Amino acid sequence: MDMRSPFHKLIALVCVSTSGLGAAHAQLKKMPMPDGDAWWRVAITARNEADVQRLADCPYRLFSDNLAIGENDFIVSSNDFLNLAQMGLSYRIQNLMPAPNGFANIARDDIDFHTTYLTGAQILAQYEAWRAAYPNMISRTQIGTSRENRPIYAYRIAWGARSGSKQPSRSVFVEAGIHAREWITPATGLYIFEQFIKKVNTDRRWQRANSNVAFYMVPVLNVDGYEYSWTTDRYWRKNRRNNGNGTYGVDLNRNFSKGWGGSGSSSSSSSDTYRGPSAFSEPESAAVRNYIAAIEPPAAFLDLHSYSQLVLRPWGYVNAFSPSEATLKPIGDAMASAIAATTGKVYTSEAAYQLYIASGTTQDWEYSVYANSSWTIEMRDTGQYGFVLPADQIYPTQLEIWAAFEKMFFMSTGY
Ligand code: 0X9
Ligand code: ZN
Repeated sequence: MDMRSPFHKLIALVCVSTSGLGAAHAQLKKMPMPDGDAWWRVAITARNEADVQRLADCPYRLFSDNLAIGENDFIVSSNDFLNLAQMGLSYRIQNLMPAPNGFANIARDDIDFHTTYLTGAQILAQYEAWRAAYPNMISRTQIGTSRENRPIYAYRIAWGARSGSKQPSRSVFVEAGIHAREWITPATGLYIFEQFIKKVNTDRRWQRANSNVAFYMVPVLNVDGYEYSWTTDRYWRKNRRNNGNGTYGVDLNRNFSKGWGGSGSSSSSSSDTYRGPSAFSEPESAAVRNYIAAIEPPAAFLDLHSYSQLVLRPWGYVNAFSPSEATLKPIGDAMASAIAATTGKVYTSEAAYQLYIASGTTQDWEYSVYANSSWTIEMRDTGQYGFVLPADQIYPTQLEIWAAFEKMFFMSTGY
């Protein structure tokens, strides 16, 4: 079944109309076109920047986090092959994928977030259990309401708040679940929060640091998209804005103001990198902007993503290092080393633009406003399972990202 019909056909025509038809006809004859009701992982070749832009504007699912000249990793349905060939693009079929609505995402009661992916409701229940156990130290704020009217929360830990004795003057802020299908990010957010609680309860260094630096976690920013990835489409990335033309979703990581509208984002509402009609058009991105403005200024900010195993520092929207390069590079390198020392996994430390240019990201906006230590981590893996990381990799990923978080926390705050 084509999840996007009937509008998908319309979009497909728009995609085709920009291509040269002569090449398209030749291409039609030679490319394999599987039919039936299946989803395929396909490497599509972009010959030039025009092909890159056409692919960015089409409704195909980019499965890697890279869209560039050369081969690009996509998930397409059998119905998409005709359109691909009509566009004159060559592609290589790699393997059959589970249908995005065919996953057995079974919610259980005996949940353990170290070994199981949790639904949105289960994630909140876990944070609420922590808040109930530490009512003075942990607090919750509703920072916004999603497109589909779900509450978006941030949780705060402040050791000094137990006794009301000490008010922190700075913060460290972690955001999970901005991209719906990146399930390992809320899963790792849970672990970071759990470890943080353990540390401040047992370790004097953490107590001192957390008396001065409040810790904030957004468990799932893209609450609607996350829900949709459980109920309907495991590969969903964006939020669930109704774009009014049969397409849904804005890429929240293209909807922030720094460099908004620039390259590495799309103006096409069907695209997975659709930037939205204006910066902060979405309640989810506006919630982050408003809430960070209201709390202690962040000394460090971390946006969790998957996949590719990268530790990324600004900038992402231009081909340039940030003014803080001399400070940030050693922190990013230390984060990558801490990961390697924990599980042996190799994460590359680099500036975000060195991966690819993307405009309107959370990270660039946050850095541009607060001039601080601002990070994107792309977690496991490097492509074998991609977004659908097997549950037996949750715990080792949590361990390695906690190690990176610790480095970021102390090196950015000086404690
Ligand atoms: O494209 C993104 O938003 C991030 N990758 S993902 O696959 N998780 O969607 C990476 C953003 C990092 N910033 C830049 N590359 N500029
Ligand atoms: Zn992402």
